[in-house]
Amino acid sequence: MRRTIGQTFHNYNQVTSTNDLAREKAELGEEEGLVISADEQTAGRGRLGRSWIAPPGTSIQLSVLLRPRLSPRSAHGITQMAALAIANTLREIAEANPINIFPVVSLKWPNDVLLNGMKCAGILVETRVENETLVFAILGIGINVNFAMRIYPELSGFATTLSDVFGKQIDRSALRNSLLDNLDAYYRRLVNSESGPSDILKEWRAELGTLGQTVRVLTQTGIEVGIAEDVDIDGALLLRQADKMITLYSGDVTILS
Ligand code: BT5
Repeated sequence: MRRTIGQTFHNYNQVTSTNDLAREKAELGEEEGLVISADEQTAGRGRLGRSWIAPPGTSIQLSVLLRPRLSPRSAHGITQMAALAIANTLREIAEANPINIFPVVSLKWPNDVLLNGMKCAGILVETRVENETLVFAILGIGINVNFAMRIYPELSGFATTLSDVFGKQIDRSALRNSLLDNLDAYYRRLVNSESGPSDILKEWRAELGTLGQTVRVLTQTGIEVGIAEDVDIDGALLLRQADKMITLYSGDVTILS
């Protein structure tokens, strides 16, 4: 079967952000599946313009151009299928690089993949929507690979790298190939059937370590505390508070208990 994701692949030494370059190509009409990867980003970003950092030549930073026939409302399915693909990739790495205790791979609402409870990968999906139609989506993925997270004291309390967990350097190109294979398979599942988005949502929900925990969520309008009870059909977090249930569409979660 002809693959979609990664049939065209470009690697750059240095870019501002792989998402910027992929977006430029998308605006020029490039086909879906294009992957832009870089050894170094000078302005890698997360959500809300926050920065994403990694030493040059150490990690995976790539963006995939997608043109799914999904409603803009279902675009969260792209983040979810990517989280599942990354999690599967990390499990494959763990199988190939055995250590004493098999590391725990879990997902964190809304866009993180954790290894032993620490952030190892982040996902940033940026879309172009016109007349309520999704024209394209840029799926950006950062995975921390071969550096010691302690070089970034501001991150080391909650983030980790593959070399920190496995105690050795991990082959980046093998990791990238496995990631692209997993993304291609999960993307196919997302878009190739009517029930794709709801199946992916179900699978993502089942791997969310966040549910059932008491959490603090930093949103754009303030801080909310409650029990992370469930996610709804839009991927939004349902937070139970003393007298009510609130719905959060984005935010940063810290688990309190
Ligand atoms: C994310 O945002 O986690 C999405 C990260 C996406 C990065 C990829 S790399 C390829 C592509 N091109 C780009 O320019 N971006 C994408 P968010 O949930 O908003 O998390 C951002 C926060 O994570 C920052 O404010 C830091 O606190 C923290 N952070 C920064 N670098 C990190 C790293 N390498 N590992 C773990 N956390 C990090």
